[in-house]
Amino acid sequence: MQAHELFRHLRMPELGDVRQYVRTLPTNTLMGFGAFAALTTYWYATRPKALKPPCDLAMQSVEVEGEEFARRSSLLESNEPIMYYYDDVRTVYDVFQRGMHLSNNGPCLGVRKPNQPYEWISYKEVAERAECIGSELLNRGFKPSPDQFIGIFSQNRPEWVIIEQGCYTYSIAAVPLYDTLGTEAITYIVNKADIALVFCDKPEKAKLLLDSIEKGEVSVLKTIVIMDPFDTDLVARGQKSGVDIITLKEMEALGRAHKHKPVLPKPEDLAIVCFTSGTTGNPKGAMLTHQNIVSNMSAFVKATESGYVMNPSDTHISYLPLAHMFERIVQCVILCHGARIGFFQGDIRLLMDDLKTLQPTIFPVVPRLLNRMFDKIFGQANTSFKRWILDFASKRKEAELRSGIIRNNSLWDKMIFRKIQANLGGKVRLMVTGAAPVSANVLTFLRAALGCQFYEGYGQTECTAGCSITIPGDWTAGHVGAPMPCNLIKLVDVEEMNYFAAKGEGEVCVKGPNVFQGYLKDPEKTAEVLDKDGWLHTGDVGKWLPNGTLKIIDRKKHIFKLAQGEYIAPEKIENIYLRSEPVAQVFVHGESLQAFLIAIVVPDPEVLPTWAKKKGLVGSYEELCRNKDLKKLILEDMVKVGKDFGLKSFEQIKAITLYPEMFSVENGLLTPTLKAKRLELRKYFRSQIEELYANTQM
Ligand SMILES: *[C@@H]1O[C@H](CO)[C@@H](O)[C@H](O)[C@H]1NC(C)=O
Ligand SMILES: *[C@@H]1O[C@H](CO)[C@@H](O)[C@H](O)[C@H]1NC(C)=O
Ligand SMILES: *[C@@H]1O[C@H](CO)[C@@H](O)[C@H](O)[C@H]1NC(C)=O
Ligand SMILES: CC(=O)N[C@H]1CO[C@H](CO)[C@@H](O)[C@@H]1O
Repeated sequence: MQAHELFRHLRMPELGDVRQYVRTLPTNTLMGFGAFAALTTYWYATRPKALKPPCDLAMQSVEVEGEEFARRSSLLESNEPIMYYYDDVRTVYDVFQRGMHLSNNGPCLGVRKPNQPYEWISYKEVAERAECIGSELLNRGFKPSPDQFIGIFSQNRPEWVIIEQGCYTYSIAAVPLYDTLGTEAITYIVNKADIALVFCDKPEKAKLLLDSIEKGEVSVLKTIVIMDPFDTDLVARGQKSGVDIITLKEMEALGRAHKHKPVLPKPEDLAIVCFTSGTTGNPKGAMLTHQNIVSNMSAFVKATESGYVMNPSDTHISYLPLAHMFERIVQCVILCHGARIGFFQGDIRLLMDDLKTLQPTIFPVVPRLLNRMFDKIFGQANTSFKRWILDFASKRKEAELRSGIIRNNSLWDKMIFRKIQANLGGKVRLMVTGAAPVSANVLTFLRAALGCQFYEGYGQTECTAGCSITIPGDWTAGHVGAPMPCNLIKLVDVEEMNYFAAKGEGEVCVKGPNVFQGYLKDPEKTAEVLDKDGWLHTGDVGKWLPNGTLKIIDRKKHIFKLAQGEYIAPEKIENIYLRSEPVAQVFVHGESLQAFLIAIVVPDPEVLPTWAKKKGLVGSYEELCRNKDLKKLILEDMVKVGKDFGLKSFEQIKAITLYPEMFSVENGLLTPTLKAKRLELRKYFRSQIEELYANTQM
């Protein structure tokens, strides 16, 4: 089960405590205005002071002279971006060493078996095992050099971190592989990066690699190291193709017997090559150095230092894929401060249980999860009175947020939000969301309800996960904060979409030590995004707000013209239609030869039956998806939502098809980062699209 499926399995608590509280009050008091006046008075009386912001919130970034409209963080004293935060931390190896000393060899990595408490490995043990693994790599002929790569093909677990540290200890670079890339892409990567050794968590993954080898698609791979137990058949199978298959335990034992002195990396050495698959073509390997990672991590620490400095008593829950930079940067921050990392059991359906057991203080999230939490909380407040009370309480806390106060001990927390907080373990102090845009009302509501410091970052792998982040004290939503202290951001004209830098709008471009070194062995693709002056062109369109924060307003790619000459940005439209209750996924399509848009809609299987029933329609999910009347009702609802959110009439869809199967990575319709593969979707639904155009009159 992948992290992105997470949102489908979370269950938020009932708001039963509201009801309980309400029951304890006499009805007349409760309904009377007096009670709420009293509560409001209590709230004022217990209102705490706001966090002092690290800079003037009305001026969070400043323009840099001589760089066309580029801006830098106000947290910096000069125009020089920061490269590192701690003097003695310049590489990811240093990150770990600092944590080891700071925690006084405290607990580092933790796992649990079903229904058991967490068990921890200490920092020293991690370092020791890392040295053994790294030493055995050298024994097997790897050179202490960042130009050769080993693969890590595993879900999040302690071995991931241990192997990674093992590589860094001897200046070797790692390439994460992950399931959702698909077999073809994995084969491509192994060949492209010349990977001679891959660490796999499970024998199934080794089998997948062996398949490619036996088909003659891969010849570079010579060793597979597996973490879980496996049977000897596999070893025999490997032997036939000349592949050595061993357990991680053996590998460690061999390394322990012939240890090598560490050969430490330099900041400019490659640490990791992070393959991302675009919406078309082969995956691209973003080359990231130790300095890229350390500068990003340092900028995060710098940006949030006035709000919260981590320490060895902090605990992080690791469930977002380690193969992506977002989770890896969070882990760097954790390790650098001697805190600990508890891993989820590997099944996202058990995450709630893991949260309760681990009681993390640091909880990174992605918008899908937040949307799901939001919908569940409101879904359960299903009487108008419950909704009203929830709304009232969150409005009070949102007012606090606006004056910079974030807390979890107000009356509203005690009455209403405590159960929601307890569902995350009850100790969360810091949350970060990234990877995709989150809607402002969802973020604001959850900031209020969870009462912890909650930052939003924005960026992509090519700038090591982040290039902007919100700062402590600014708990307003609807922007992605100011440039990180490690990079400048400028906006560049996108004429065809009418965005001009002079008006404070344009394509977001990033420059700084966190910007990657290019794509591995792919100068052409590198040149598409990295210009000769070192600016990374992100393809996102941003706008500067008056207080120096950045708002992402559009996407440069994926726009097309309709027959009458209007520009259409389908992703923006899709994001709006997703607000329609019965809609789980939607693909909006238009053509320059057609005058209107159509859409393929996947109804939400959890919501559809109830929604349809309210309209007097019943049947199984599949039957409902074939129901013409229901289709009409859903279209009407989407158009209404579209109107509410300001879609122009030519941006509204005119016809839809209901499709009963989710777009997924497995069926090839989503990228591993869950973006729609628009070209694939168009091909896949060609017949439906043609039919819709043929049968719809304007
Ligand atoms: C409201 O939600 C509760 C549980 O959250 C459920 O038991 C009840 O049936 C719901 N009522 C309606 C009218 O949907
Ligand atoms: C409330 O916040 C404090 C400080 O951030 C934290 O220590 C505590 O665990 C939080 N409580 C809950 C229930 O989230
Ligand atoms: C920054 O500006 C935006 C847009 O004007 C506004 O919504 C937001 O509240 C402002 N933030 C702060 C902290 O004033
Ligand atoms: C400079 C910086 O902090 N950039 C990113 C680093 O990674 C985090 C994820 O932990 C992002 O949120 C930041 O935007």
